[in-house]
Parts: sequence; structure tokens; C-alpha cells
Amino acid sequence: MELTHIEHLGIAVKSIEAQLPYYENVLGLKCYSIEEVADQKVKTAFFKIGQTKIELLEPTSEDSAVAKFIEKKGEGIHHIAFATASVADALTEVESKGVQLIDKAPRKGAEGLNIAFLHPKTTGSVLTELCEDPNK
Ligand code: CMX
Repeated sequence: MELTHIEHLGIAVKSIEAQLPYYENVLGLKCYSIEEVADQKVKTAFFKIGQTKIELLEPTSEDSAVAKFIEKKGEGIHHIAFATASVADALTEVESKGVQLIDKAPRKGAEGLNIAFLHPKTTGSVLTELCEDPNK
């Protein structure tokens, strides 16, 4: 499997609005998109640094994965996402090497990417996402 770069870092926040001044006024990044991902029960805000993005994740429901994470661990880094040419091929390979899949097949994530999550129990406690840009 070839991972090309870190596609994004997901950061769990209670409120995107409350965190925007830090990212924009202190770090000097520009939020270029705010998008709700209904099936994940999150609102997302994206910033770009070179090839890599920062994705702020605000829960839109008390039963969302991100709300559970904040309740248990507090705000902070939630997941790392790697870019690869084929998420389907990568899933087959990592599963054969003993990694537990959260998503058995690629599905649509934010920004129209094909994505899949790997379970943190089998990835050194780091929730890991694989991403493929269908337009590349
Ligand atoms: N990073 C590392 N570990 C995590 C974690 C995270 N983000 N979220 C949960 N865990 C850990 C828990 O602490 C727990 O560990 P312990 O058993 O040692 O306490 C373990 O994983 C299982 O947690 P759980 O509470 O039993 O299970 P959850 O119901 O919280 O589910 C997970 C955890 C990872 C399977 C679930 O959050 C998931 O399916 N995530 C993938 C989807 C997702 O995160 N979507 C939001 C982002 C969407 C987007 O980027 O657009």
C-alpha cells in the first residue's frame, strides 16, 4: 500500500465558531469550507496547509461519535487521515494484516472523498482514516 500524504487531521471541538479566531487570527489560516456531514452527525470546517488540511469537527447530535469522544477525552486531535490511490485496495491489505475495519468498504465522506475508518484498537489507539480523491 502506498500512502501519498497526510490528507487531513481531524480535531474535535465543541464549537467551530469559538475556535475560528484561533485558526484564522492567530495561525493565519483561512477557513475555505464549512460543511455538515449528516450521516456522521458533525459539522466540519476546513483549512489548508500545503497538501494537508485541518478538519474541525463539531458534533451536531449528542449521540455522534465526536460528541462521545469529547465527553470521554475532551476536545483535541480525533483522527489522522492518509491519502491513498485506492481505499478499497488499502482496506483489503490492512485487513489481511490484522487491522480491524470500521468501514468494510469505502463510503462518501466530507468533500466528496471516498473514505474508510480503521479501528483505534488495532492502530495503536489512533483513529485512522484512509481517503481517496475520486477526481485524481
Ligand atoms: N481515537 C482514539 N481512540 C478512540 C477514539 C478516537 N477518536 N474514539 C474512541 N476511541 C476509543 C475509546 O476510548 C475506547 O477505548 P477503551 O476501550 O480503551 O476505553 C475504544 O475506542 C472504543 O470506544 P467505544 O466508546 O466503545 O466506542 P465508540 O462507540 O465511541 O466508537 C469508534 C469508537 C472509533 C468505533 C467510533 O467513534 C467510530 O466508528 N468512528 C469512525 C467514524 C467517525 O469518527 N466519524 C466522525 C468523523 C467524521 C468525519 O471526519 O467526517
